Amino acid sequence: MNDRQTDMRCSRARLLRLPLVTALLVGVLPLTVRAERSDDRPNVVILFVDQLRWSEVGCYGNAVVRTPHLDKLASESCRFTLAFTNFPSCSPARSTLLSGRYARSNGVYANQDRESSLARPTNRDPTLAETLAAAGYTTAIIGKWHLTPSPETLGFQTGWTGGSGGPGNGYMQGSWKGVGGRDGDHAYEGYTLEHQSELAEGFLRKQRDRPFLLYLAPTPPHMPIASLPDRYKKMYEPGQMPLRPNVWKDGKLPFDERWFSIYLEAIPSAKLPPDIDLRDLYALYYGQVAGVDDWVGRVLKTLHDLQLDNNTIVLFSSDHGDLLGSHHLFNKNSHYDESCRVPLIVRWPRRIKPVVQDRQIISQVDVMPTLLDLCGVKAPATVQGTSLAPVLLGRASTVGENVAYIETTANEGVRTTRHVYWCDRRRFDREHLFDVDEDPYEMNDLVRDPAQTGVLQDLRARTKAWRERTPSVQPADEPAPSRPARPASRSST
Ligand SMILES: [Ca+2]
Repeated sequence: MNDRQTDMRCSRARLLRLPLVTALLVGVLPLTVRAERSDDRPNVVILFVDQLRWSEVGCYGNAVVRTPHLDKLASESCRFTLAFTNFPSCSPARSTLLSGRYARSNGVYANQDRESSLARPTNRDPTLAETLAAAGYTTAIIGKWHLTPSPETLGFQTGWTGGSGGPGNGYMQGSWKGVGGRDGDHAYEGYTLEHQSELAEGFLRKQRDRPFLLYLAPTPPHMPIASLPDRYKKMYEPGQMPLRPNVWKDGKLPFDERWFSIYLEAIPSAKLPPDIDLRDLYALYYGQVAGVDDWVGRVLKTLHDLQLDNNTIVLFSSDHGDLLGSHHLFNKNSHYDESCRVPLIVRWPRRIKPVVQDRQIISQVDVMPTLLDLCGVKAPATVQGTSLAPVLLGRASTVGENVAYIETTANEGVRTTRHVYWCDRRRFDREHLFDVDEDPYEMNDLVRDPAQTGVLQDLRARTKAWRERTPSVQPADEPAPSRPARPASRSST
């Protein structure tokens, strides 16, 4: 028997053991009162969803989408209204979150779908998981990984990756790969978010003696947005969706057969339903968000039932947003707010008072130093972000430069509390400038407005200074994409 046949037999054996494995993971014992552990450092749970822009969450001002669990979480948390990705693409954003370093410096500047990816195969900077593990934390990932080095290589000791596998990359089935050993490999038929919360519960039930980091990373609401249970698929009426004003151009909604197909089902031959328009995509996206919200509710209930919630830092956010037709663009990899602005909510009942934080900008590069600071663990010298712990703990109104530096495959720039600026990352021209206070939908480019010369010069200089102090490991011959919003393949993450 060759290795492949042996692997296949093992896979079948693992699948046959699945009911037992699942029962053990989920736990059949009743919830019990937990003994106090001697190590009083907080636990960390990161809820990191995929492609959720800030504007489609109730507590961020959306009156139509139903997100009661996120809204309740926000009411108990510090909710940042100005939270941004540093690179609106999957692998770069995740690498920034986990390393506290910009993509240009940590080497993950493209999606790592294949070994042949342009991205550097191994991130050698100390990660959040490695740093917490070295400080005695148990570290686990459950969900999407999307980085080339394995979770074990970057400090995760246990967990399961996957959850959106199978034909079409849908969410109604998934294959899961065990981290820290292969015994946990299994397939799951059903809604992946329900299984992910079961896996999280199984992990949380076993945590007794040491603080832990649990990195939960589901793929919804990322496309394919039609892949979800009927209760969510039919939750919203397309005709009643609150379209953002910047989706209109010359009185027309955007329509792109290829993109619509990618949004709906990741099957190249899919035929679009007749008369479909952007409102249908909105309704399905909102349904995905409702599924995410229920998943958040299940995880938070488990923390509550296990009496873990008081000393657990819960951070909810997304790797990036979704243009969803704004500016007649789709997907992300753009500097517009729909692509870069995300929800970010931090709860720690023991130390953080509930507040809406609308003066301090936070971006993914700040998350690692902030969490380490809150845990009392020293951040590695390689970290480029700023700890916002003084803001979260009420000791400062703002810290640091209070801006977000954002790069894409084509451009780079800076987001302040009021302005958005970006330019071509190689030629430093093709500039854009928007005043989000006056123009929240970024429909009036001010780059040629003489009254904005001072602002433009300041943001240009800030971007230049950031570029010069932030070393790049990118090869000089990386090809420049001609259109930033279009992916090279259908596997757009
Ligand atoms: Ca993503």
